[in-house]
Amino acid sequence: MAGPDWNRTGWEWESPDYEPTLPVSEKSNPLTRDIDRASASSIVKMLQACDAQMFQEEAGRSCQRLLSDQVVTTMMEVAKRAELILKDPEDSLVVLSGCGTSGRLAFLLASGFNKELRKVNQSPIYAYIIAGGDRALFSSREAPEDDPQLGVLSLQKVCEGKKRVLFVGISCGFSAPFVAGQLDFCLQHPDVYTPVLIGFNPAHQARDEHMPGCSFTFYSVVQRMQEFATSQKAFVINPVVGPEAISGSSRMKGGSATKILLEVILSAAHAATFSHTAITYKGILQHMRVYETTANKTYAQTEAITALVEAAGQSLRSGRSVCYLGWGSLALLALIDASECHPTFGAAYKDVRGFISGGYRELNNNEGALTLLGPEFGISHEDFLHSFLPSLNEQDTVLLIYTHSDDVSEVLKLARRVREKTPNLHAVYHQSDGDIAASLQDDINKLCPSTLKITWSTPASGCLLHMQWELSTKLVLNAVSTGAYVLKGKIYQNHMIDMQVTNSKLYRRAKRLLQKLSGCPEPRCEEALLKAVYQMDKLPKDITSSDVTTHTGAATNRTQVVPLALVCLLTGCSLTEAKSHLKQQPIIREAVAVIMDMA
Ligand code: F1P
Repeated sequence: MAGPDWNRTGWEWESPDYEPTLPVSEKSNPLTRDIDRASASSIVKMLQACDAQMFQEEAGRSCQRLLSDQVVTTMMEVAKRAELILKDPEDSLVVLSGCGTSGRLAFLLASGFNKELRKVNQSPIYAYIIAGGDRALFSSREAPEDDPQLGVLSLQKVCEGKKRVLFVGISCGFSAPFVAGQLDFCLQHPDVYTPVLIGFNPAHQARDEHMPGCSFTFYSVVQRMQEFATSQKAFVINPVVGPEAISGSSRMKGGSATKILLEVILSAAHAATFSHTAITYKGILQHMRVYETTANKTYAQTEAITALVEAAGQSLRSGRSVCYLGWGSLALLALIDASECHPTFGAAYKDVRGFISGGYRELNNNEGALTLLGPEFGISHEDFLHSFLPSLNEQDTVLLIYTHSDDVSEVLKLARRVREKTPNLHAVYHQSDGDIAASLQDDINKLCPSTLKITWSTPASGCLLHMQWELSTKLVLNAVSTGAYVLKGKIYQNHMIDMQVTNSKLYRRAKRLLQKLSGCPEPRCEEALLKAVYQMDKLPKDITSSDVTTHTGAATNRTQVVPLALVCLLTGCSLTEAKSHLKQQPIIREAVAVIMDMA
């Protein structure tokens, strides 16, 4: 058999020589090397090409992919385990758990499948866990991700009194200690727990770094999971989907692939339990192919997506906001997309905001309304009307996100209110053949300079249609927010520079980035990073001898840590001088480019 052709465009990352020390989830994608200098339409095309990598088939001796035989087979096995629980739910639970985006998707999926159960008069059996609790659903809280004990405690709490638990731990980068702790606990209690691990790196690339007070690493847990998997006491699903468009931004393909895998598995289990449709290899594969079509159909709207990226980019460049006003689970995807902008791009919470019709009532999350935690937790349309609408102007971009099955007259009502303040109003709208609320939609179209409308053919199950809408919306919103921040100049090449350094994974990523961009040795980069974290030009010994957890704790609420460190490294200037440099040139890409030229 001929070996893989590494030189094919976009495939170099599969070569063993391409960024060999990095796992796939952290590598930089050759397709987006110049995304920071691209136009809105090129950005969208690059994102399309990156997303298409999710569905590429295994080539030669490369790693397993989404549609690989081994992946599909393991999905069938996990679906059968879920079916057993659905058929005999007494004292049983399916738990979905993760950190950041992975935890948010755990919430979305657990809520969605519990709703499906309610429709057939069954009690809910899905529970979700997100590191940092419900406030992490809508704000960035990376520190708890480093805590394996916390992971175990939250798992024990959710599973109290249960006799059989199918536990799904999600960590796109095979890296979160919170999830490793939970998997380790499951492996120690096989009488109750069957652990499933989902992530997007080959097993040997799992993170092998000890957390303080912890005897195992993610890597060692994956090894044990693989041993247990030989007797089906554990399952590992780890197709690679290619490096992210923005290096390490696992909210994008990692999140989409998580959603695809779990929806296919759990839908198959539901169909087997409630409609007597056997779980088959062919059925699983067909469902996966539906998502490929969904992505293609979405990106066929390149022009409309480009218009949204341009509008959103313009708003962010003028220091104004992008606001998502959504209905149903599409609104939850909008809330998720908005909440990810802070850790990914160093955004202020007001930059990109999401609002959901019905607020916390619609979400039905574990901890109920979080409104009292602060203004960023006001997520209902009423919150939008009270706190956002009064100051809205034509430089803000507003997106209406809905489907024909939502209350379109409500959409029109809100559109009219927004239109009184700004003409910069756009619609992202899904409909299926034959279900067109034509006159209301015409009225909405008249209020919007651009409408992204996708018409889907009605599949056998309404649930499948909904999942297609959701993935499609996720791809569009990820493109809008990522594209807008690229246009704002927050990305250098394809790296997030103005990132948060609030857990050990992000700390290591920041150090690596500084090394790559400055060419300085690791100890100097770490020193510069710490100076920026602690805002000191000279570091006392008690700081340099502290551990990473102390540093990441100190980095909470700090801004521009990595850009400051980079300016200091490249110019040898003080922190105060670096700050003033960044003040004069707030576009990080330009600031870095100027200094790189000077260096
Ligand atoms: C979890 C995660 C990401 C987030 C950021 C920090 O990653 O919270 O969702 O975007 O990178 O880590 P993982 O455990 O799913 O790899």
